Amino acid sequence: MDPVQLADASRLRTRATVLHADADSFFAAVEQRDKPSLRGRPVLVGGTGPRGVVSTASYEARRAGARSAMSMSRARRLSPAAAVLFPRFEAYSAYSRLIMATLGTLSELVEPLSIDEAFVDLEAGPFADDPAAAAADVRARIRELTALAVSIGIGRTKLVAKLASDAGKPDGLLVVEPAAEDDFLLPLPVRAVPGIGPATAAALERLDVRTVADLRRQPLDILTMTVGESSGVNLFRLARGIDPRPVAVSGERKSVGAERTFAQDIFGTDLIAAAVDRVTDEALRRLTAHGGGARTVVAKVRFADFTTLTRSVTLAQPSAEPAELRAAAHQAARAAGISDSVRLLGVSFHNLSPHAQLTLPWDDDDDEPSLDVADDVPDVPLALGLLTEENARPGLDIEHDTLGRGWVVHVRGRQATVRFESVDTPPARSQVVDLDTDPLLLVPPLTPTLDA
Ligand code: TTP
Ligand code: MG
Repeated sequence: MDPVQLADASRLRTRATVLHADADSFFAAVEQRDKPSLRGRPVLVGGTGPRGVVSTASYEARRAGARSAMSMSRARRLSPAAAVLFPRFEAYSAYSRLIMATLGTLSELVEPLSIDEAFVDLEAGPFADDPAAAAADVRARIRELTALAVSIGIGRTKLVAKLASDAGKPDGLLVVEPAAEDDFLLPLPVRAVPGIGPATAAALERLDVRTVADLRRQPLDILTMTVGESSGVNLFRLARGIDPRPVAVSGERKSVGAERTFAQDIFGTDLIAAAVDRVTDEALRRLTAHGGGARTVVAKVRFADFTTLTRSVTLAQPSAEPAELRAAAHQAARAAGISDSVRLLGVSFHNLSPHAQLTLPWDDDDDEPSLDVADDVPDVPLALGLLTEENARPGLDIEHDTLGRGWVVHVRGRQATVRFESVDTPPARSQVVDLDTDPLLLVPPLTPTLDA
């Protein structure tokens, strides 16, 4: 391909009208919002068992060095004062919906990238002439509705908008005007560029390429020889700020799965279980190809008389563990109450999530596990009901008859340590409750709504 043609290509926009929004320390910020005693304090959210992994750390814990994807035991050692909490996906989803709905008032073209992150095309809305004012306004409205800080970057391309919101964090708003683009891009480390992973960064390091400016000095053929044809062309373009990707309401996959119609109807527990295994194998292959994990597993059963049933099992957190997903598939199939011959079986994974790594694999954990904590992943969904030592996870919502709502700190035997506080109360001290005299109910999170 001709480098000149590449360098000229697709400078589609002339104005900085691509907006990228990303909530700051999202899961931890929601926890601090819902748990007043944790505001301003270090918080770690993630797997709380011996092999747990950090999903996110509040900025207070990041100052001590804690990071996403670090083992929880290491993060605890770095930030010993941190509150360690089990994720509450229901709460995060509700806050996410509110953020996305508020972004939707800027333009009908909103492309969510993850639970707390989206691109917005301001050209498709009424604010293309004053993106900075629109961004300031939407940040203020999100803060008013949710008390969360959302960092925003604005640029001529997705690349610049995303890098600008990263550069502005935390609680930032950065507009990179087209004339200032090179001043912004050239000093950035190549590692900061989305799409340049550790392997590519290491290959570039061998060429002494550390910044975008270094990258821009490399001829196209050197780049394609180093990282391959298509990545090389990509790097060549990114180094010049060329990124023609439009903001698109993406056809993001909502589920992956497999199903099978049998040549002859099957019946009997063993045959059906074996069939569930085979269909699950295929569904798992597709999930692996898609990447990430899933929180909900659905079994679909069509009987000989063509009646069709679906049953689902929702896990406490997204999982990419084949054994856990398989167990859920069997559980969902059993829940369909198969007593008749089966014509078709399907297994599909829903609530897909790129972030499924809440526990470390056994073999690459050099931290000593702390053995006093229960393991994370229940093989059944966390049922709401009476709080016990078995179903307790730090951070879950509880309610007492007269003392009101609060959350679990920990449970030892029949002694529960809890804080009776919620989003609108003053911070509460932790107190010990005897579950035999004062039973506590596990309850779903109080979730914010648009008209709250
Ligand atoms: P991020 O936006 O990457 O991180 P963040 O919002 O916690 O912090 P910041 O944007 O201020 O740097 O991810 C959003 C949420 O996704 C995060 O709060 C928790 C979850 N997550 C994981 O579960 N595992 C991960 O490895 C990452 C990076 C995020
Ligand atoms: Mg974020």
